[in-house]
Amino acid sequence: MSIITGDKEFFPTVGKIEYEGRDSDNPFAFKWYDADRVVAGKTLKEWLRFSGCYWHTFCGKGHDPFGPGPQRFAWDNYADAKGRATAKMDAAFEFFTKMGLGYYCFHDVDLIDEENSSVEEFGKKLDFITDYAQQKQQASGIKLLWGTANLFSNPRYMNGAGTNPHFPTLARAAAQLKLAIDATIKLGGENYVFWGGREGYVTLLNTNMKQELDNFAQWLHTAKDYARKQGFTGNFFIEPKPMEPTKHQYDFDTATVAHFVNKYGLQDDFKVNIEVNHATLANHTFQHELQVAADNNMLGSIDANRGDYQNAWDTDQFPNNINEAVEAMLVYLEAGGLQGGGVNFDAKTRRESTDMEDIFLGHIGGMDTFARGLIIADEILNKSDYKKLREARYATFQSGQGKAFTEGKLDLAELAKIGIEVGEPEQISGKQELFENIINRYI
Ligand code: XLS
Ligand code: NI
Ligand code: NI
Repeated sequence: MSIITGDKEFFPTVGKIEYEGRDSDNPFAFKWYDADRVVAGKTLKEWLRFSGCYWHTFCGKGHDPFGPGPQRFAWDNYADAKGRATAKMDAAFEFFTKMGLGYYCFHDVDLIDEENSSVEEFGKKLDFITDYAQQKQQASGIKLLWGTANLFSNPRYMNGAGTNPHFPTLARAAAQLKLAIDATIKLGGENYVFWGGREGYVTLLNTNMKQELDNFAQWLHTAKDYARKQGFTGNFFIEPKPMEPTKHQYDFDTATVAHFVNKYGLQDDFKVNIEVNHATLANHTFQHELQVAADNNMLGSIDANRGDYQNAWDTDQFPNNINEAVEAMLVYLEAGGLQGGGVNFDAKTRRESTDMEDIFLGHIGGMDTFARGLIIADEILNKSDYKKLREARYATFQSGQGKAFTEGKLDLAELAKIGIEVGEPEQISGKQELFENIINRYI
């Protein structure tokens, strides 16, 4: 497999990133991610299915509300959209290959600049760049984890896409959605994602929430029916996020999405793509969201990143919190991993990180954090009392009257009678400190 996928090398100072182990001083080597290491019956590569994202890594230049981004990309030095798009794709596949990422993800508009194109013009541009992507995928073996449509940046979608109160705007969004689904299918995309950045509301005063949610369900059904007719057999993922950009987003968290898909008959086709920083914005932990998804048979995919404890927006930093990773991987392993998805780095280097090699360092850290978390979680599950201690808390439901209760065999009068007989129940410690110390012992 050749490293330089186009005729120009975009990252000449960085070679293929190899596993060198924890004692290596080389910042451009994995300390924990040994792709072929077998843990709990599968290689780390198979468990984690790492993916690079197009938007932060090759499109975002570090802009913030106070000014444009300081990052400069060589692939932007082409006058025309097609030149920029192919150079960007050469850079992207060089990066994915050097990093050892088996997958990538994109929004339609990440692949090629939209530049006020009509639907027909944008469709032609997508045809052009997806032809090129087919060649790049073929040559590198890198696959498309998921595609999606950006239906939130263009000002026309200011009031939403599938939840827009104005039908012509919804239909315009559908034209773009169809192109993105076609592109995903053409490239053998394994999944398709819906993140509803503007699918929500800012004030209830102007909003008919019931109509918007009914429409949103219809929107998803229509998209799913179309994709299935085209032969798409992958999963659809909804990516929960509670807020930002809208004040109140409909896909608030996994529990909200689980209720929504069940209410509207979408549960057989839709799972969730859980993003770490979206979980924390919803005042949940990442592991909480994973557990809710697993318990609802919806644990589809992960957008890996992390937030910042001191603020309340989506900072999308690279993962480096090992405690969080271990707790998350405990849930991940017990759930048997993801259903169809992978671990996609929806993360960006900091605005001030302006060296081209910084994106390698961010991904190395993120991949090492997940790999290390998974290895440690597997040890905890196999060597420690963690599972036994947790089970023991529920032991009284395993037999006798407790079991009869769980099976619905006691009415309230019978239950109350037992409650009177037991008198004041014995105090049972939650033992949180013991559990936390077990985690620390294995890190
Ligand atoms: C934004 C989302 C977005 C989705 C894809 O907060 O994370 O990047 O992953 O539209
Ligand atoms: Ni995301
Ligand atoms: Ni996000």
